Amino acid sequence: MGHVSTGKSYINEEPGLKSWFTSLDHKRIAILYFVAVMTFFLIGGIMALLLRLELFSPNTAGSVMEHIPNFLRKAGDTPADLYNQVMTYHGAMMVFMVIVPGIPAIFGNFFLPLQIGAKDVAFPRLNLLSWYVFMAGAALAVSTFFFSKIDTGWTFYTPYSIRSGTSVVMMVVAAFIMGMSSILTGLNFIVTVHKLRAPGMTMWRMPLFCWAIYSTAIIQVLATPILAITLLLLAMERTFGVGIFDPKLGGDPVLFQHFFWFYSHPAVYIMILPAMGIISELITTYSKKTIFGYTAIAYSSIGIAAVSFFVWGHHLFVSGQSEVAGIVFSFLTMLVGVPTAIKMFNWLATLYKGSIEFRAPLLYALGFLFLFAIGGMTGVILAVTAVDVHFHDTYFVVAHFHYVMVGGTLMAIMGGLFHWFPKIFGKMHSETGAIMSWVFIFIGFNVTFFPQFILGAKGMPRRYFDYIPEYEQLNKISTVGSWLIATGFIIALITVIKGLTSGAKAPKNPWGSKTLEWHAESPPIMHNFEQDPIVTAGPYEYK
Ligand code: HEM
Ligand SMILES: [Cu+2]
Repeated sequence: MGHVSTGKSYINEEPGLKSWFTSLDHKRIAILYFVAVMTFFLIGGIMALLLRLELFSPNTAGSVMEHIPNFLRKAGDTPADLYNQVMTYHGAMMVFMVIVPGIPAIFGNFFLPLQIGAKDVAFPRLNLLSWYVFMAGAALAVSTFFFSKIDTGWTFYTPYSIRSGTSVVMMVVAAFIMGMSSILTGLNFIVTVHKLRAPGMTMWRMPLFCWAIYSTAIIQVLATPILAITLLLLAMERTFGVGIFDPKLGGDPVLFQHFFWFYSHPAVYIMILPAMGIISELITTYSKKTIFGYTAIAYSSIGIAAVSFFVWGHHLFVSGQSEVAGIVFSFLTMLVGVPTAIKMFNWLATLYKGSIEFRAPLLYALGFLFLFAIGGMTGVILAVTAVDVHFHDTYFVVAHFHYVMVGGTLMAIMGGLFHWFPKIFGKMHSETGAIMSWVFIFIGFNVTFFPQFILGAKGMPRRYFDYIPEYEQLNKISTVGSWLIATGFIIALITVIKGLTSGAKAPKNPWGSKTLEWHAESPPIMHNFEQDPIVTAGPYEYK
């Protein structure tokens, strides 16, 4: 505690911007991802606010989309076209450019090597290449905006994606390229875990964050190639008319749904498993207790990764699937609830009788527990085929996945950011600012998305830019909620900037955490540790 560093950290070891874009250091590459992902989150967030603004009132009162300046729209686009485009960009950016890369490429890159006592990841050059590949894909995705945009929804369903007059091929190739980056990062992390652990750091001494990143990496490597093939086939169908998805050419549009969800359902675990890893770290740190059921939580990460490959059919309950297939996929989907519940109960057991410190990271962790529980349980509701017949493609589904993606993953990202801020930047942020951001985001989130469960139960379909007057009141509440969320993120941004510019110098281990990164300087030196760690105990009791 309170050890003074020599001042040469990974941040100021090599001067100049160029040194960042050519750095092979995992911490610097993590920062490159941090800046990129946060920029895309900002754009995706502004689009979300625009969608909610449009949904503030039915179009009898006129459409917000009509106010989008001409230079931002294609000639002849109606408000409905613009809504479809903004919705698609929001969904595709949030999934492929924010949440999928988010925790693995930022916090995984920064802390996996530190937590296992390594100097870096296994393939530093490949790590830097992964960032450039990601940026190339992201640039192509953004550039569709200057061509004919994209309006298919983030799921690119056929046959509409074959017929749509927008830049479908450019966008699916962009997603294909970003998928490549995800595969390379996953590969790097799997080899890092198997080959670079410090002496004595056995697999069963690794922090649970490492287990979560490791399980996620397995899904990244095994599932993402399926998305790659599917998107290439769609590009070929549009370009050459090969007749695989196009019913006019004897193709099967539902086959595309199978292929797409065979990746995209495991992909939702690429998006939530790393978040669960962060939650394990936050709960053990701020309850001052060793995590309850370490082995069970580690196994449940692998268990979730495995079962996640067998449930994709729950997206096709109303796509003409056979009853038997429906029953099987319904059962398997509920099965995922078992390893997930193991985590939830073990986190609660860890908190029980802990010496709880109500710091911002813990509040974000508690927010995760509450919101993810709602997200998870509404997932079980949707897994019941009979119920899904009613709820499919309604706002109940929109609320469900936002409770998981925002209520879960985004809460964990914010908790991880304020937990690791002193270690990453060597500065202390304002706790008040961090807590205020949580208050607005947590309340705003429930005000935005809880009414959507009711709207969905009342039958409001998703992906519509207009609605009947009956839905107006709840939509108004939901839109006001989105302004509260935005306020919370603005407070968080101000807190981060103030911390970076005028925060107090951070000690080595401000929160009394037990994992190895807190044995390194704040911020760490270029190769992480003055002396290579030798581990003689653990997990969470490293000497
Ligand atoms: C932070 C605040 C957010 C707000 C207010 C928000 C709001 C919205 C709205 C209004 C829609 C359109 C619903 C429709 O017309 O069917 C939407 C769709 C969607 N959102 Fe969000 N969103 C937020 C964050 C996120 C995040 C973090 C993700 C991450 C995965 C995400 C993923 C999606 C997806 C995948 C869709 C579906 C798009 C489609 O139908 O093609 N959203 N969101
Ligand atoms: Cu699914």
